[in-house]
Amino acid sequence: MKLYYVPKTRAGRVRWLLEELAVPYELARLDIGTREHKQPEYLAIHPHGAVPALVDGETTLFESAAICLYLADKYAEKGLAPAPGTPDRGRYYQWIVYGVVTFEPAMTKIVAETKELPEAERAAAMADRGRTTFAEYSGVVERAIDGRTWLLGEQFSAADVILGAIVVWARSLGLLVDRPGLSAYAKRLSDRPASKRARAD
Ligand SMILES: N[C@@H](CCC(=O)N[C@@H](CS)C(=O)NCC(=O)O)C(=O)O
Repeated sequence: MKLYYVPKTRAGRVRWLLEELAVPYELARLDIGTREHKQPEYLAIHPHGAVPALVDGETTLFESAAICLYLADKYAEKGLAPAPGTPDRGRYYQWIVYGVVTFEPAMTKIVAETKELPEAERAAAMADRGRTTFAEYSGVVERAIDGRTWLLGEQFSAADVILGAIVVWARSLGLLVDRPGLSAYAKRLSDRPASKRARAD
């Protein structure tokens, strides 16, 4: 398996999951500086020239959450995906989809309006609205983790990698100062050996 990768991007969550699964993989590092990710060779793998993408034999996949879901099922014996049709599987889908569809966009809105957009295009009102929404959503995740080690209880799962990677990112941006429970969860996630290995270089 080959993971197309750039450090400190959404490719990191797939690398982290591969480390949790302890399966062999190859990292194909792309050089954003030379726009390697926008060259025809890579656009044939990812239609937007974004990372991550995974090539597994004849299968080529993009979208970090989809890749993680695929890998967790492919290596089901590693125990990172609850069995299909069970209540835990339902909660697993819920937190993964909540992570990428609801929680992450609320956060990227703040990032866009405070850092990424050219200054002339930033709108303080949009950033404030983003902060209000993020405060509500981060409260939802904090309550979900209250009294639990991981999202599904004692069983760590790929949902902790996908939503967890977003929580860790939020913490690194200083967005969790009023969320001690979620900050503690982010720390537990970052302290996992597989998470450390995925960030090693
Ligand atoms: N929803 C996609 C987002 C992918 C994405 O936007 N990746 C960023 C890095 S975090 C990227 O490659 N940006 C460079 C570009 O799009 O040109 C996923 O989760 O895989």
